[in-house]
Amino acid sequence: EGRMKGFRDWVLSQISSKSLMSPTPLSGSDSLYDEGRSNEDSNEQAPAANSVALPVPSATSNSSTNQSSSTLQQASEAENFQSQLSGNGRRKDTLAKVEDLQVQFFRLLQRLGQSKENLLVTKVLYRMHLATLIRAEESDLKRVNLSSSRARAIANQQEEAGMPQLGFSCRILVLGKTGVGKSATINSIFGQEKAMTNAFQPATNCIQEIVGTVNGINITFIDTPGFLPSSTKNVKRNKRIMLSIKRFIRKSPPDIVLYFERLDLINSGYSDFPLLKLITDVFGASIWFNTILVMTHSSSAIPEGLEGYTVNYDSYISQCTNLIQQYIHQAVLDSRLENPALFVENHPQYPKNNMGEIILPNGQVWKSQLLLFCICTKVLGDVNSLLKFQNGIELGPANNARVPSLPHLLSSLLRHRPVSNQSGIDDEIEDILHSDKEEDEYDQLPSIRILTKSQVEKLSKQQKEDYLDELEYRETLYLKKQMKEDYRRRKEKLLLQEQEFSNSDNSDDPEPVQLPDMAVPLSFDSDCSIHRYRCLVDNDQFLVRPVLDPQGWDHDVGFDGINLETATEIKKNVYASVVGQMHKTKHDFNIQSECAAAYVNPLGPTYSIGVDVQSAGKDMVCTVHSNTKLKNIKHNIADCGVSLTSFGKKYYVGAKLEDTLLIGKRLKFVVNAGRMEGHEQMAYGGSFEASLRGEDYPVRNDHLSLTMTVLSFDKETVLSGSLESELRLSRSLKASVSANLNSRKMGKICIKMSSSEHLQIALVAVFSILKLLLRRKEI
Ligand SMILES: Nc1nc2c(ncn2[C@@H]2O[C@H](COP(=O)(O)OP(=O)(O)OP(=O)(O)O)[C@@H](O)[C@H]2O)c(=O)[nH]1
Ligand SMILES: [Mg+2]
Repeated sequence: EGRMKGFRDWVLSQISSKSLMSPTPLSGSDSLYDEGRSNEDSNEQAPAANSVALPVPSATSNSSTNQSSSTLQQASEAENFQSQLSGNGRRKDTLAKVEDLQVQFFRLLQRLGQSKENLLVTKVLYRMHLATLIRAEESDLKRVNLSSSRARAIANQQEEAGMPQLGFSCRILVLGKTGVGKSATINSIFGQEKAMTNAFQPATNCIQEIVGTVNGINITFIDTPGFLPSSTKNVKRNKRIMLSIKRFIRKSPPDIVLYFERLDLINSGYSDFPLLKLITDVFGASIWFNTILVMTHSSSAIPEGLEGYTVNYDSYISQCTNLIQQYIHQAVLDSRLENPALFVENHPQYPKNNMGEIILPNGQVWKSQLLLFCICTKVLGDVNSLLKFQNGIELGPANNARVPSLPHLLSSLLRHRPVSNQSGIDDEIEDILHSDKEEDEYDQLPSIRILTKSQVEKLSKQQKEDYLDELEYRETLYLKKQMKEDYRRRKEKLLLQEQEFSNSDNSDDPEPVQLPDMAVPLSFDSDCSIHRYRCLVDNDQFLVRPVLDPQGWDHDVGFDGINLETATEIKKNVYASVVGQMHKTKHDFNIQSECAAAYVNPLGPTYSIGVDVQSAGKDMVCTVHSNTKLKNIKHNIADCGVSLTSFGKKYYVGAKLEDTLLIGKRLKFVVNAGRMEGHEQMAYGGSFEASLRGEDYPVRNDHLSLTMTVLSFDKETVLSGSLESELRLSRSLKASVSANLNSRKMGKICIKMSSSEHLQIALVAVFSILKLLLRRKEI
């Protein structure tokens, strides 16, 4: 078992590394093949996007050593299909089928006169082998390893014995503009005039199947009427043709699509993007997975390069292919696609080999090349479906917007504490201040003589300590007194306002509310932009500040975002606040905003409602939440809240209940529970928080709090605990510690120390303990 695992790991790493897989096969998740194939495959769910795809050969045979196709498979996807390896009895059958396919493949190669040394062939064989290995059980390994050589031997035998029937067939759809030579190419392949061609007007008027046998391969071409050059007046007609083709292939989808272009016309103002886009829109991006680009008129004189030099043929044709490939990339919004290109010449005047097949200027015989491409594509497609690999990948622009997870949304709902009172008075703090019996303590203190610096130096160590302690004690009391006075002043102002309101209800200009200013570092630093642009706009109502990129290293760039805050009392007891931030970099645009309104009944409940908008990638996360706060008994606050989050087209609904209990002025307990539902999933959770505040709260913010949280989602329950504290170890040394750990053994400890004794030294030490549980599914 151990050895087996190692091997599989290797295989998987090969798959996720470069140049092993490339996108080609048809039938991804898009519309084209869904209807046709879903029934056949529905008995077993196809695994994550992984495919054995046709390797993309470069335009010429001699430069084909550097064929590397972009990797599409992510490591995670590779992990995904490990879980698909669970044994089942039908595997033996499948292996036998794959072996049959291999025999067929070798026989076809012989007939086409292709050696197994052909790079394309080697790659196809390798991918077949690899795909089989991934699906094989340990007991099958030996067989898989031998199957290729055995299949070759059987193929030789069968061919020598002259076994006529091969039973290999493929369905090929041809697409392209009118007159590019679709029908002519079909005729060239069959070596006879099976389809009508016309040099001067559209020849194929309806979709038709043209059946024939070439080298023992039964080929069914689906010849289609050509599209008109893309222009606005032709769009309707082109779309009509495409829709009828789509209907036609619905019942039996093609194995291969050939998309035709005229090589000699590509550079003269080539602008087929609208047509390629239309094809993508009608058939779905997956049409391109099994598409081979076919360039006709390949022997026609290639245009002269600049200054009359003839351009090299190979570089010219690869240039043309790249151009079309780029248009396809733009059409599917994904540049990972690599379509093989084939060069075709149908005019009989050009040099032929002794079999009567036309030779291109670079020496290639295109007919057998085309057949080989088709065979390879078909064989790999068959292997994919036999082994239940999903053909192709999901195309489209990379969507890096992450879908929010339910547990995450729930825990942010549980943590969400709406600011109930924007008037600047925190009831809790006010209560604490008033509960203080040391009413005028500060005034009752005996006066103290403030010593000068030299006097302090003369004191003994003990005296010095005592003196500083005394100073600190006085400072605390003084701050407390200040705070109380501040609160009293604000309260008075409120009362005054209330009277005004009742006197004249139509007083239109509300008193501006003081806004807190951003904390400014103590020492002046010209690099710190807070000093440079403290406020962009500063009036009574708004605070507008620059947003600085904390990761940015170039100070001269200045700022790249704007932060705006405003808060106001709209009506009596109704407060509104807006906090918003916009941020723009070269690559993305970010917006974050929180709008909230609250109605505060001084005697009863507080109602608040808010809207948070946040951009996540290309999407917006929008949350509407509403809260009701009841102050039923003294020192007990009950709170219930609901939230609705929309993300893309998904909606999540959450609700929570919370109770806050204050015991004395130093102990506080918060219990809450909530649930979040959305997208047919549900998460439950709750938390309990106990916090102990320092003696001098709220003047000094020493505290210690412990939180236990339980989150349950998808049959999994995670328990986590966290500790947070801020302590003054001595007069000048402050430490803040936060730590958390959950039942998945993931945690983090963060310790910050700051000393104000001399220079401000901040010591940040972060110890991260991360233990990722390797949740590898057993093979
Ligand atoms: N020189 C040259 N002529 C070609 C080539 N391929 C096709 N032709 C000519 O181009 C003309 C149009 O070819 P068709 O095969 O009818 O084109 P089509 O794409 O089927 O056109 P529709 O049926 O209208 O969509 C014919 O006269 C062909 O002989 C080629 O590779 N080289
Ligand atoms: Mg035609």
